[in-house]
Amino acid sequence: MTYEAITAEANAQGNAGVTLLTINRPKALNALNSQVLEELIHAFAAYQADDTQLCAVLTGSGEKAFAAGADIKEMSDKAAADFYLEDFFGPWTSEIVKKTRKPWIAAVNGFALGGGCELAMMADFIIASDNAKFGQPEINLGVAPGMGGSQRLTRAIGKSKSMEMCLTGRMMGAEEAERANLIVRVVPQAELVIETLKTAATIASKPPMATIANKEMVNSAFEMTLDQGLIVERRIFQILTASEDKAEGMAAFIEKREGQWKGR
Ligand code: DAK
Repeated sequence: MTYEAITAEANAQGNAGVTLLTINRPKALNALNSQVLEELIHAFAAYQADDTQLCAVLTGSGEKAFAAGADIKEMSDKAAADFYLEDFFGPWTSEIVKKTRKPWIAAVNGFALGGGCELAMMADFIIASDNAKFGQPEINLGVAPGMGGSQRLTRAIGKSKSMEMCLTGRMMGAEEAERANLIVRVVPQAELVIETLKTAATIASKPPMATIANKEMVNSAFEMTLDQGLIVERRIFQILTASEDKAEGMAAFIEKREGQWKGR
């Protein structure tokens, strides 16, 4: 597939195993239209399928926005029946979140509003630039979050703050987002992509099967009770102990050398 609304770069900027995906509609503040979504679904599937790529970073082009939301101009003419019958934006959760078992990071470089904030929250974690602004302003358009905003934001920052943001449409700056645990850290705008690629490269250097397993474990914490989650954790740990990378990792530690991973 040839991309027009996004770009995809494997081994980005010399970082082996790291794919950089960039939403490329800077004039529309990287608003998410059907083309962007279709291309992103394809690019995430290609990343997942490529055994040489072990961590991905998603960002927006330009200095102003990660994504200012779903494309309001595209949505404005749609009737309720269109949203329902097309299952508008519906495939996102299953296509990207569930099928991308390998890790990916959102590098939020400006506005992450509505669907843009929801997209960033689908990532395994978020690193943001100092000018980043997060928000769920759908209320100003007479609607509400539709791609997980009310659920993921509430799980990340708690009921009070999430409720206030959804009811008022207020934007949250990067510093506040860090304090509220929505993001892991704030970096200067000019260093955002380089810093995030560096973090991704660290992840890409780890034993790949253990990486997927760690991601699966942490995500289980949101889906089940503590007892169930602890069982999942123990079982996955036990499976990993049978891996070639476990034997290599422990041998490498004892022999004081770097591990050479096979990903199995
Ligand atoms: N859609 C389309 N175009 C957008 C846009 C958007 N969300 N945001 C910005 N743009 C366009 C502007 O129209 C403008 O285009 P031109 O007029 O130059 O052609 C260009 O980007 C620059 O924007 P501004 O001139 O407005 O720039 P400012 O710096 O003055 O303001 C802003 C920046 C981010 C504060 C402002 O642009 C803004 O408020 N944008 C809208 C933010 C917003 O409301 N986002 C939420 C959208 S609703 C669903 C699931 C999910 C969703 C829907 C359904 N289902 C499952 C059914 C998601 C909904 C949303 O995300």
